[in-house]
Amino acid sequence: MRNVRPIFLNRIGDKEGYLIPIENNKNIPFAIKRVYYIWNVPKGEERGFHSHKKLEQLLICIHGSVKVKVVTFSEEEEYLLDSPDKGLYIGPMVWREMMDFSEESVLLVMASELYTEEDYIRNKKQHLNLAKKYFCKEE
Ligand code: T46
Repeated sequence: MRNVRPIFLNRIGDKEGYLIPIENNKNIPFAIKRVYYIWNVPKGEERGFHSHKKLEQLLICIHGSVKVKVVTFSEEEEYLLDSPDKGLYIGPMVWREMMDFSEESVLLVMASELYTEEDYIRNKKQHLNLAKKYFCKEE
């Protein structure tokens, strides 16, 4: 799917435990300017419901699991993030919804830009229109 791809993160270690380094433009395709994490999400709560004009992000559920639905305008997929070595890259103009947060889950997100509300598209209809223009221009 365009602007979305799972990224498998190589872990280092064995019986002594695991470690995963994340390095700008090395095992992820952008430089990190911001990190945030989401946790303590009540059962049944859903988050997201927006896309970004420019932002690139990597999502990793470092504890527990979460489902992420992604939508361009013509494509739609669902990913289960249930391991600290499974990352999901989401680029610009992709609508995302996060659901089925397991108890005690922690979703870690690395972002290519600082926070600005200007970059958000929080209206689905507007997203579908803009995403159509964006992806059709790319073809
Ligand atoms: C995304 C998904 C995966 C800030 O003040 N700074 C920040 O860096 C962020 C991310 C959020 N906020 C504020 C904005 C809202 O008032 O925190 C509040 C909750 O944000 P939001 O409702 O956008 O949270 P989610 O979980 O729906 O979405 C977040 C990110 O905002 C978004 O970029 O892709 O996680």
